Amino acid sequence: MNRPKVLVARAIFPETIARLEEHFEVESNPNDESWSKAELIARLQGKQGVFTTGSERIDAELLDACPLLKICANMAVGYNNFDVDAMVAHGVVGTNAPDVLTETTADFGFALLMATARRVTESEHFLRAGQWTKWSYDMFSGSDIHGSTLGIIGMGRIGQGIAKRGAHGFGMKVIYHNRSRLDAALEADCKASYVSKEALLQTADHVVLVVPYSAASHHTIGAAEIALMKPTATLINIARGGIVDDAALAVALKEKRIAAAGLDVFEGEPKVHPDLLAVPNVVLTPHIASATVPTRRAMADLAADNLISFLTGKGPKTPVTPVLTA
Ligand code: 8YV
Repeated sequence: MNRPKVLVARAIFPETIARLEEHFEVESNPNDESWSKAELIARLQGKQGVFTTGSERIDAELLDACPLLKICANMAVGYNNFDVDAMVAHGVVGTNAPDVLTETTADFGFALLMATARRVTESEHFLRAGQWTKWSYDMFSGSDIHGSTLGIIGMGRIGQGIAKRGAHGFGMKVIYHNRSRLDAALEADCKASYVSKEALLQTADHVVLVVPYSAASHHTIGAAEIALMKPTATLINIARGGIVDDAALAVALKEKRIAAAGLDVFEGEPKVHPDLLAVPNVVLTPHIASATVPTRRAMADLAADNLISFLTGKGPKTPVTPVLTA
């Protein structure tokens, strides 16, 4: 019997490839070459499944050109690289990798918040540059985490994880804004109060963004929203590039309209707005919020599980499109 053919679009753990090879004919990308869209389409010919990361755009043009494709399994919880409507129209299943990265990503949100508020990277650069010649009373003074007000925009699983860390671990007052309000039990668990976006921006000492990207959430934070924030506030983006207007943020940081920002995601990444690279009061990391070895393995396993389950007739495990069978 002919085994289904799948393409793994990016380099991944050899064990993941080996697992897929137990079920499929696999073409992989061990050297992590950057394939153009035309090359991706060419390699997808004859394939029923593709293992993607957040970097590969799956849209109508690609789907039109790949009529045998039945499933795209994303190794990411976010799936804004999928044109879900086009996938549904083409009868192609999309899956993501939820849950397995929640706590790891919440940890990183907190790490970025603490590094930003306490100016960790800025002071390290100063030290490495040999500029530390004497201690002074106000050297790299930042703002407190404990006892401060944490504002979370986007209260899904990761947002809730950050809320719990803040409320239970650091005695923070937690406020949140979300498309829909959490039920009372979840709010109590997170010790979080629902407020309007405006109230959150005006009140929070630290604003953390964890909303999924969509046309509706594009530039959730721009110049007008930053203008509502306290001049002492910090802004953390671990959601997606495009949630923040990076150019407006760079201006605000330069003019000290807010104290600092911590960014793990960028508009047009891996490019970073040059004005952000030029300001000192921002901590910049290359989209690593889910990057621990066990979590990246679990994400890869879940994407592989989705391909195996679906293409062996058992249905997708974590679909983001309506469920179809292989
Ligand atoms: C991924 C992420 O590492 O899961 C997500 O949505 O942003 C990250 O955890 C990235 O998208 C690569 O797939």
